[in-house]
Amino acid sequence: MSITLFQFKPMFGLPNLSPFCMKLETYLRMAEIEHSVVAIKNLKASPTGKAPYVDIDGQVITDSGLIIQHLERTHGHRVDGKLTLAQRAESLALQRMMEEHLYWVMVYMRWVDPQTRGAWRPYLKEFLGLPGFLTPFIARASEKGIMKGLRSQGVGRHPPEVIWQAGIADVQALAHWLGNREWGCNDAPSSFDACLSAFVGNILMTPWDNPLRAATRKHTNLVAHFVRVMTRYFPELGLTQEAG
Ligand SMILES: N[C@@H](CCC(=O)N[C@@H](CS)C(=O)NCC(=O)O)C(=O)O
Repeated sequence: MSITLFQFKPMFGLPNLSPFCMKLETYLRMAEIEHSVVAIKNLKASPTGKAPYVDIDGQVITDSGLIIQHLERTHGHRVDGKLTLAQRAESLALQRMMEEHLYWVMVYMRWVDPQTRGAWRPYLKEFLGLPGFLTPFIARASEKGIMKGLRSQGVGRHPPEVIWQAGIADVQALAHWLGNREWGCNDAPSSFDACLSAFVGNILMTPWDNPLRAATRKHTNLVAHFVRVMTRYFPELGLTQEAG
């Protein structure tokens, strides 16, 4: 079986600046599924226009959750097979919270927050490998599209302090739920841990301060969980406890 993962390139010491891509790559390493990675510059070849997507023996599949479901089915439920049905339900609910709610606060954090938006532009050029003169146009077009998405999702209709608070509440709930356990759902890592570390890592590792990042840093159990996942699955990135 040949598996190719298409995703953005690594930056800021993180495997990926997309939490969905990072979650999937972490899962692939957890499941010890052989694969190759191709760094993409745009999403033209993705059937849904989103990353990540994979090519498995010529079959293209998008959506990190659907890809993981497919791989679990075809590889003997290597990662989540050990979870009880109740643990699977909790894992799904919390992943949905991160992906369908916290994610939008992170989109606001990276693309709309005035402090971050300006700082992010030079990185967008690097991220997508754009020629310099195109960057302001692409940045403006991306920002416009993203703001439209944030408004139609709903999070973008609130004032900044309400948006930050919505994300901080999610992170606090995750921290309380994890408590002092090493892994989220069992005594071994599961797709939940891949997802949690991808979201926490993306909040912590972008180099600009904001209320969500400041609040997340205070949850030392989440920081330690992120470092645990990185140390185990991405040792080549050399992350240490100080990163948080
Ligand atoms: N549910 C999808 C979400 C993927 C997603 O939203 N990816 C973002 C990057 S973080 C993307 O490709 N956005 C481009 C766009 O929406 O145009 C998954 O789990 O893979």
